[in-house]
Amino acid sequence: MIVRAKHAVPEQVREYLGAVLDRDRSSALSTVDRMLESKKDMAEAFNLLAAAQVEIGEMWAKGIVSVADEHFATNVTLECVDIVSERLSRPRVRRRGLAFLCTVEGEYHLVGLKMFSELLRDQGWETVILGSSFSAESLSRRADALRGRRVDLLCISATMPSCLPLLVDTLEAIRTVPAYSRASIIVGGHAVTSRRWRDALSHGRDGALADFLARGYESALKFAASLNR
Ligand code: B12
Repeated sequence: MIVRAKHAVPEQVREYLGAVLDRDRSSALSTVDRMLESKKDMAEAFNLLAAAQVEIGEMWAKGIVSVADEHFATNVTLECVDIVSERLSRPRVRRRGLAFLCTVEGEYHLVGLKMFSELLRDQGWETVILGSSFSAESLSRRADALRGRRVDLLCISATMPSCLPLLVDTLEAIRTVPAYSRASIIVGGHAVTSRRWRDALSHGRDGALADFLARGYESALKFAASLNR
């Protein structure tokens, strides 16, 4: 498919989009191979894949592509995230601690979280992606398997603004679970841009509900790097 967009879309993104929308997985993977010849930075390569996903969202909202096209593209993009991280991750320098990552209850957008997990891993964190739609109760159950070990960093992704009330409940409850009592908490994702979210997460019963709020991953990575020095 020839992809035409009103705004500027980098050529590599356009090529990748054309391939995934033609349902041509191997050509999409070859595009990523070529992308990796010029992009040596993991975050930069992820930005191109993210731009493709956003473009697919626009096309889906306008009825140009179907839900099935979006599912196919997202699956290939998740595969490409693995390829990029395998090819560009640096030898591990240090162990920073254990990071758990999930999306908030009711949230099923997982790609941004997966990218953030790979970037954290490259920074030396041991990362575990728990999955989508996690409440405090399900987070607590997952911590049972740690047998006394504690989580150092909990990252929660939120795209849909409608998830805010459940996120507030989760964060209020999670601080009382011993495995998370010392964890730094980052809430990231598109929903965090709104003033309402920032206000709600900046105040809780005993102070701020989250330690760091991030729309994108750059500032969150700096925050994570500042921990456990
Ligand atoms: C793929 C997709 C889906 C897939 C997700 C599959 C999967 N396994 O992830 C499925 C089919 C499940 C889906 C469902 C829906 N979707 Co959808 N989806 C998308 C799409 C096309 C791409 C998402 C994506 O991969 N983006 C790329 C990633 C990299 O971007 P990102 O998630 O924003 O992450 C970035 C930052 O936010 C940050 N980040 C994200 N998480 C975290 C976490 C931390 C800790 C940090 C530090 C940073 C961080 O990192 C990334 C940096 O680039 C978007 C379009 C778009 N604009 O994103 C629509 C989009 C998000 N979806 C939308 C909608 C409306 C829906 C549905 C309501 C559709 C429906 N009627 O059912 C449901 C809601 C489901 C739910 N409750 O979660 C709208 C949301 C509008 C809004 N804000 O309200 C969008 C914007 C499409 C559109 N243009 O209208 N969707």
